[in-house]
Amino acid sequence: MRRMHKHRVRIADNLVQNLRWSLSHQARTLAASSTCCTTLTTTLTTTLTTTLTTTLTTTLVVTAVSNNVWAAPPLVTFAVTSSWDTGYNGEIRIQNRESTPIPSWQLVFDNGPVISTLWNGTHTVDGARHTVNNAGWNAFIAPGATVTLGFGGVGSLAQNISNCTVSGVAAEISYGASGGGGGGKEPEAEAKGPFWAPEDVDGDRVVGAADLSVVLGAWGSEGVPGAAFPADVNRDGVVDAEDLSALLARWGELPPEKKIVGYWIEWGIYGRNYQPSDTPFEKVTHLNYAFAKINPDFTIAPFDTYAATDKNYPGDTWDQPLRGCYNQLNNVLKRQHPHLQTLISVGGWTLSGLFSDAALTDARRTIFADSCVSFIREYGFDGIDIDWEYPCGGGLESNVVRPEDKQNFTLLLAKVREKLDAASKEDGRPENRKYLLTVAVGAGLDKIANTEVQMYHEYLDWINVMSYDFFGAWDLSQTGHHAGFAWNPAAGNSFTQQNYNARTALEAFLAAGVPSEKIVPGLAFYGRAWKGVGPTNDGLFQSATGVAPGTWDDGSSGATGVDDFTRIEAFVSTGGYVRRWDPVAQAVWAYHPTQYGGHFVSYEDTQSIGVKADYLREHDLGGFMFWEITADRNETLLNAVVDELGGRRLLD
Ligand SMILES: [Ca+2]
Ligand SMILES: [Ca+2]
Repeated sequence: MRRMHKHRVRIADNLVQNLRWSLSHQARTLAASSTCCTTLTTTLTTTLTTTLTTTLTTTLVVTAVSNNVWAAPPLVTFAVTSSWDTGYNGEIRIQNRESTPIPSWQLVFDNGPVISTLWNGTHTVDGARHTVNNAGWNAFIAPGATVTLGFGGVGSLAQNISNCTVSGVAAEISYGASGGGGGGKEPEAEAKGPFWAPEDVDGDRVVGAADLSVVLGAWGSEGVPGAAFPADVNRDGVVDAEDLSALLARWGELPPEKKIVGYWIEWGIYGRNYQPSDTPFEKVTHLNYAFAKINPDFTIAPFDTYAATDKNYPGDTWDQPLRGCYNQLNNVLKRQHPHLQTLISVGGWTLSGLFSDAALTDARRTIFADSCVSFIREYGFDGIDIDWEYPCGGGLESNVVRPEDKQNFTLLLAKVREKLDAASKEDGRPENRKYLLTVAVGAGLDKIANTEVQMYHEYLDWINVMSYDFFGAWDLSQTGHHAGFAWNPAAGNSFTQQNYNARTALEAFLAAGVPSEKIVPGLAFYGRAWKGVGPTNDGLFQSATGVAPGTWDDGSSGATGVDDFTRIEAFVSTGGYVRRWDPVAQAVWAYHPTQYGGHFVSYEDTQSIGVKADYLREHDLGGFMFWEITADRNETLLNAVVDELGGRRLLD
């Protein structure tokens, strides 16, 4: 506490100095700009000084001195969100009912839930006493805001919680309704990602005098609540003491920025009913919209025009030029989430057939690259993600394939980069918002060898490494880890067994000289399953009789064996399945001895993400990509990613 108090006093000193500097700077700038501005300058300076002195003094005194005086005690709500025979998923909501922010929090209470896992914070238990500390990215609770923690509970939630405190202040306890109550999404203020610090107004990863100056300069101005208006830090439509107070609470350097790149699937709006507004924007930095197609004339175009540009969403009018998901994501929702950037992904597994043709000559590459520029300008994307699956083969049988794809892939990327850079300049995009160019590439060593990694990375902002689909039910001879981290020799010694894993792939990119921050490993938010798998070793490395049914199978897909993580999470917790961990491959699987004659499911969970996150930190990689956003409806995996990339472990 004493340390915190000292810290705050130091902030106050700095603030006053910064404020003086800022005011004199603004006054000088205004005075210099024009003689007509003299009156304005005087008025402004007077207004600013008066308003600020009063507000600042009040804010500072309240924040610095009365750090532990609460207008209303914090409210801590314990709720069951879903339950089954032996356990349940629960939520703990901490609401700040005071008029000043809580800069960081520690929740302590006695009795209550038996917690098996807890996310969005770190949990320890000593006898009956639970202690939960904030994650790095949710430390700050603005006045009136709520932080929500999720946990897995054993048995049922006992309503006998006592001695509950938040940062040492006695809290009021309440119990939420059981099962499905509430619903709806968390308000923005609840989950600030590690990457999105609205207090860093100018985006330089430091909350400091420059940001303060912007806030002060815009003091009292009003805008649309929620809109992109940097000085309005808490986005309530007015620049005032609350923004200043939020800024002061985050004063200093922010953790290094890591990317969280999510694939957003266009076809998700149908059976999955995943609409643009369902996206957890505050937990991703980039969305890759899957997919655009390549026309026979080598230009790119929307694939499903109904979904992309025609579908009506609430608020749309009949005569607006652009509707559909493009408009929702790139215009409506991105405006409310200014940190977010969107890329159009071109190709993918099903639409890569014409890449080889489009990349074949300089004339064709120019047509392709020019159309990329027109496309993102027309539809409001921030960049292009090339998903050529794959140069020199290995994709669909019907794809055109040439040996010179290897060199042409590099040349295609060089051309697109050249055109995007020129467009960034023409469109006046700031340095940190230049049009982006990325790729999604195969992680098998054979696929990597079919490209010129050591050359093509120069043209890219980063490389999404598809470190999944290593093994699947296309091979019934043996089950395996579809997103494993390392080779387990028990699987066998073949080239594929030894090399189809995340670590081998990432090492190959590092060895090729790719700067580490350009390497973005992919996470699988889905599993791959076999059926008819015998019980030896709970099905690991055993033979199978077929492909198990998957979450979204239909008449045309047949059995795919592909399950959303959300479904796996549900069946693993309902009994009958065992969850197993392979300590050598560092991969998770689930097995049921009688379901589908022996159901073996290879997947990704928070533990396997933790292993990959350790590697990411060790090698300072650029962040995580994941496929795909509709498959983790409870955001269990996404929360793990956010915590790994922005939480306390990054700061260790
Ligand atoms: Ca800044
Ligand atoms: Ca505000």
